Amino acid sequence: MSAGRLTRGDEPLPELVAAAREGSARAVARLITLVEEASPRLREVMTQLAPLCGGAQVIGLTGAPGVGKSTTTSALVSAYRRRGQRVGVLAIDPSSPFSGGALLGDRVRMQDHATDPGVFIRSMASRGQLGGLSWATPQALRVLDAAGCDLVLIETVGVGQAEVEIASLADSTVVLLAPGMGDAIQAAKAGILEVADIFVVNKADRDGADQTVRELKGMLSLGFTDAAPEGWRPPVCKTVAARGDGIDEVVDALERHREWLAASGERERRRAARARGEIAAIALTRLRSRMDELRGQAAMAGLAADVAAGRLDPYSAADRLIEGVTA
Ligand SMILES: Nc1nc2c(ncn2[C@@H]2O[C@H](COP(=O)(O)OP(=O)(O)O)[C@@H](O)[C@H]2O)c(=O)[nH]1
Ligand SMILES: [Mg+2]
Repeated sequence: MSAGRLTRGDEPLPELVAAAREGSARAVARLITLVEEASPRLREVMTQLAPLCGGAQVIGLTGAPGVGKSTTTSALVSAYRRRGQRVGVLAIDPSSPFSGGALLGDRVRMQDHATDPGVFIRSMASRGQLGGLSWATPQALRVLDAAGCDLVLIETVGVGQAEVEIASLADSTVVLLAPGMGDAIQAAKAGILEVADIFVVNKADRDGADQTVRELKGMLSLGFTDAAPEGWRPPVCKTVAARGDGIDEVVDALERHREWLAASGERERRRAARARGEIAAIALTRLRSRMDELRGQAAMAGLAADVAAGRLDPYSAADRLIEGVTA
C-alpha cells in the first residue's frame, strides 16, 4: 500500500480518494479526519466520493449503555468477515470529544479486528457536532461506503435523540436489550422500541432473558410499532454476544430486512430521508456561519437587548438577523 507516504496536510485529494478505494486504511482514516476537522477541503472530497457511494448496507445498533452493543458489533464484524464481506465500523460516543475517541472498553474489544485489512474501525464523538450525529456521521459514512465497505455498522448509545438519528442514517436499525437492565418496558417508555427493525435480547445467558423476549413480543403484538412500515414485523433474536451465540440469526434477520427494503421500495425512501437530513444539516451550518460573518455577535447582542426591552418584536429581529444571508 502506498499509504505510508501520506502525511498530514495537503496531499492531493484524487490520490487520497484512490488510495481509500483500494483499501488503504491510512487513506480512509485521513479522509474521516478531514470530516472531523470540518476541513475546507471536505467539499472537494465529497464531490469526488459522491459517485462512489451507495453500495454499503448501513446497520445501526443502539441500546442502553452496557447492553452489549460493542460486543455484538464485534461479533457481527467476525460473522461478516467469515462471509468475505468488507466491514466498516463507526462507534459514536456522545460523551467524549473527537480527540478523546471512544471508550477504552470498546477499543479493547475492537482490537480483535485491528489488524484485519478488511475492517475499518473509527470512533467519533457526537459532542461538539452541530446537531449531534447529523452533520459529521453521514460524511464519515460516505467515506467508508466509497472505500468499498459492503457493510457499515454504526454503534451509538441510546440516549434519547441519538437513536432517532441513527435510525435516520441506517438502512436497518438493531435495538439491543438485556434482561434486568432497562427492560423492555423501560425501553418502550424511552421511545427506543419504535425505531427497531430488529430486536436483539443480548445476555441470554442471564436469568430473565426469556421474560424480556416475552415482554417484547407482547408489546409488538399490541402494535406499539404503529409507525413501522407495512409488511415488516421486527423479529426478536436472542444472543450471547460475548460467546457469539445467536449472531448468525441476527445476520440472517439483517439479510431478510435488506431484501425486504429492496423489494418494498423502503430502501430508497430511507436513503432519500437520509439525504434530506444531510442537506439540511450542511445548509443550516452554512447559514449559521454566514449569519455570524455578516452580523457578528454584536448584532445579535444588540437585537437581543432590543427584544428583551420590548423595543422590538422577535420576528422583526430575526428578519434583520437573516437579511442578506442567502444573497
Ligand atoms: N453475560 C454476558 N455479558 C455480556 C454479553 N455481551 C456483552 N457482555 C458484557 O457486558 C458488558 C458491556 O458490554 P459492551 O459491549 O461494552 O456494551 P455497550 O455499552 O452496549 O457497548 C461487557 O462487560 C461485556 O463483556 C453476553 O452475552 N453475556
Ligand atoms: Mg459500546
